[in-house]
Order: sequence, then structure tokens, then C-alpha cells
Amino acid sequence: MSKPPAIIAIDLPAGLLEDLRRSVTPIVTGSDPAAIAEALPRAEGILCSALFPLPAETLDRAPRLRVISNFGVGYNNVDLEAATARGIAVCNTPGVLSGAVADLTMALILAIARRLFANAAYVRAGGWSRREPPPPLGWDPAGKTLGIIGFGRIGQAVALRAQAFGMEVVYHDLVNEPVEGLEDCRPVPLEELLELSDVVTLHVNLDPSTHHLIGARELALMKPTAWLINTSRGQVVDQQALAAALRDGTIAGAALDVLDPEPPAPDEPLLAMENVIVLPHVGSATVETRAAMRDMAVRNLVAVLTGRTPPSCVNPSVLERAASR
Ligand code: 8YV
Repeated sequence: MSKPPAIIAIDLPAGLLEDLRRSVTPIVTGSDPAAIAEALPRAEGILCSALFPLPAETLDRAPRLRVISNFGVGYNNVDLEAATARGIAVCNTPGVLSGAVADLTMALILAIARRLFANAAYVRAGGWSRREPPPPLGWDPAGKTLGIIGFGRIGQAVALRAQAFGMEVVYHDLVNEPVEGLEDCRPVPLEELLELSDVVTLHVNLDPSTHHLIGARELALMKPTAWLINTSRGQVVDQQALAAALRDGTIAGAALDVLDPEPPAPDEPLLAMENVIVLPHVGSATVETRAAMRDMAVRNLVAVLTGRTPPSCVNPSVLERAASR
């Protein structure tokens, strides 16, 4: 029997690609847009980065597509409604990257608190050798309040880490219920979270309800000493409003692993600000986590193409419909 053709738009190690070839025929390997566009009409599956756009117009050019396997937990790159209407399963890689993203978030909190980047820049620029005054003192995370917006797997993993450093945790989510094992974390309305927190960190999915969730009004509610951390999606923050709030001292600073757009334009104002740390979207970028994500993304792709249940599908109604046929 012929194996279903699939586009493999991320790099896979040779061993994993060999495993995949047992059930699937890769018709493209790599992220060349022209090769992908040419192969789309034949493809039954696509394995791509969570940043690879798949709007309805692209899905229209892929009439045989049965599965989109996203290499990542976020799936805002896919028009989910259009995929579901066309019977395409959309899969992602939740869980395996929560620890890495939470570690990065905690690293940013500590870096902000201890002025890590400013101190390292001072030494590198020769300030210490020249006996110039060092950057101002940092602050202890213990006793400070961390506000977590989005209390899913990643938000909860951040809470565990912050509690170990003695931070008080408040959170806001759609379902504001106490979480088992995290009973000391307090659910609060969004406005209260913004007013209370010394650091606000974002861990929501990007969808129409969270687009520009943090804008001028929300930033104005924050303490002038507070920092904003974003390791979710750039579009959750109104970037112009953020730049204005950072310029006029409405908030103290921002640490951003994600921007809108990515990569940023060279003249993006946030890149030049002293009180802003920007990282190039590296939340999941560890050897171990990327390997686990690749593995799960391959298992998702192969499962759907061979009629089995994938480890994680965000529109399971498509699989139920296919099974009842
Ligand atoms: C990217 C991410 O997928 O999981 C997500 O949603 O944003 C990241 O893990 C990864 O950087 C690959 O592009």
C-alpha cells in the first residue's frame, strides 16, 4: 500500500526521519516556501513550526490535507475554523515544553530582579575596571507579588518556580478556580492582578479574545515599579502602547521573548530601550525540549495519517467524524 505523502517543514534528525518513512512518504523536507507551495496540492499531512502561517487560502490549495502537526503548543498560525470545516485535524505539542518556558520566565524574573544584563554590560564595557559606579542595587523576589495571566500548564509551572523563590502568586484565567497543589496561588480579576503585581507574566493562547489583552488601559493599572514579561505571543500585547508606557514611566520595564511581528523591524523602538530585554523567541529552545517536541509532532502526524488517535489534537471532532465514516 502506498504511504500517505506529507510535507516535513522542520528539520528532523536522520533517525526520526527514518522512523517516519515507515508510515509516511515525505514529499518535501525543509522549509523552502516554493517547494512547500508546489507540494501542498498532493500533501495529506504537514508537519511545521507553530510560526508557519496556514490561513484558509492556503488550506484551499491543499484539498487532500488531513492533518496539520504543529511543532509547538501554540496553533494561532492555523485558521482552526477553516481547518475543522475541511476535516483537517490540527495537532500540537502541549506539556513537553511547559518546563522550558517556565524556566525561561523564572530566569527573566531573576535577571530583572538582580539586574543581570545591566551588570554584565557594565563589566563588559570596562566600567568595573575603571571603578565607575555599578548599576543600582537589585531586589529580592521573596515577598514580591507575581501576577500570572493564563493559568494553564505553563502558567502553573511558572507558579511552582516562583513559590520556591518566596514570591506571592496571584493569577487570572478564564476559569478562576483554585488549582490542586497550588492552593496558595490566589485567583483574582484581571484589574486587581495588574494593580497588585510587581511582575506580570503572560501565558495565554493567542486568539481573538487575547489579541491586545494588554493595552494602554491595562498598563496604566500596573505599578510604576512593575515589569511585564511576555513569553506567549507578541500580539497579546499592544506593542505601541507598551513602548509608550515604557517611555513615559507608566511601568518600569519589559522582558519579551516574543514580538509582533517576528522577527522585528530593525527600527522597532523596543529594541533600543534601556528598560527592555528582548530575546529571539527561545522559550522552548533547549536540546531536550526541542527533541521531545519533534517526537510528539511526528507521533501526531503519523497517528492521524494511519488512522490512530494522536497524542494531542485541538479539534478532536474532526477525528470523531472521520472514525464514524
Ligand atoms: C515554537 C512556540 O513553536 O510552542 C510554541 O507555541 O512558540 C515555540 O515552541 C518553536 O520556537 C518553534 O518555532
